[in-house]
Amino acid sequence: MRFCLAVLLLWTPVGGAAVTGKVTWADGAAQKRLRSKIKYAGPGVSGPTKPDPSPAVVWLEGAAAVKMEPRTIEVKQEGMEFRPRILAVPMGSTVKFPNGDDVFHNVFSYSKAERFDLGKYPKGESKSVTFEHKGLIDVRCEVHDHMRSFIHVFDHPYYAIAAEDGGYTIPDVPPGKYTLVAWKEYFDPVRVEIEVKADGAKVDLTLSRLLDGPPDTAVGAACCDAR
Ligand SMILES: [Cu+2]
Repeated sequence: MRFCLAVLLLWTPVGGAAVTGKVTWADGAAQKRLRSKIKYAGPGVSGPTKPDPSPAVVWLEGAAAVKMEPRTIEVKQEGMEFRPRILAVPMGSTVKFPNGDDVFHNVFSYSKAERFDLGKYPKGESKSVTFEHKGLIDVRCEVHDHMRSFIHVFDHPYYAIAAEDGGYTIPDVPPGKYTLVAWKEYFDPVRVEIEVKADGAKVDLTLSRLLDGPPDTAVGAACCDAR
């Protein structure tokens, strides 16, 4: 028995265990609002082929900051939409915004965590933004009101973009008590107090309340408590 315990301890991953679960949401007003904002594929518009291109994002609120390798990622302007629509990156990452459409776009954000205006540029050109502050960036196009993208910037690695069915995994979480947050476009974020043990935690979350207010400030309090 003592031997088994010793082996188990030896095999415990150094970084911790996974927090897994599923985010579910009602197909109500929030989803209707999302659908009204998205151009679906049709004549002249190569819109999203998935019924819901806006996945949920899950993270541990208030986790200690961890120095991470910045990434360089593309958010294309294509088919009159930002693709991908939802992004999560480590702080310090650079996002390129190439224009793949036959029209001018003008990418901008007035979000507290990063304010920028890339100006109008045509097909084939690209500009980029480096995100130096944690928070949620609500990205829009000045020319096309319906275009929207959300970039979550984290100063720790404990976050995940959920799969299409809402399933998520945040790997290597050190044991301890945390606040788990689930976010999805147009929904009020949900927070749950959780305890992660040596074998991880399994937590399901349900989003039901419609967001009432600007998304970046509503989530800003959740993901960026220092600001
Ligand atoms: Cu545009």
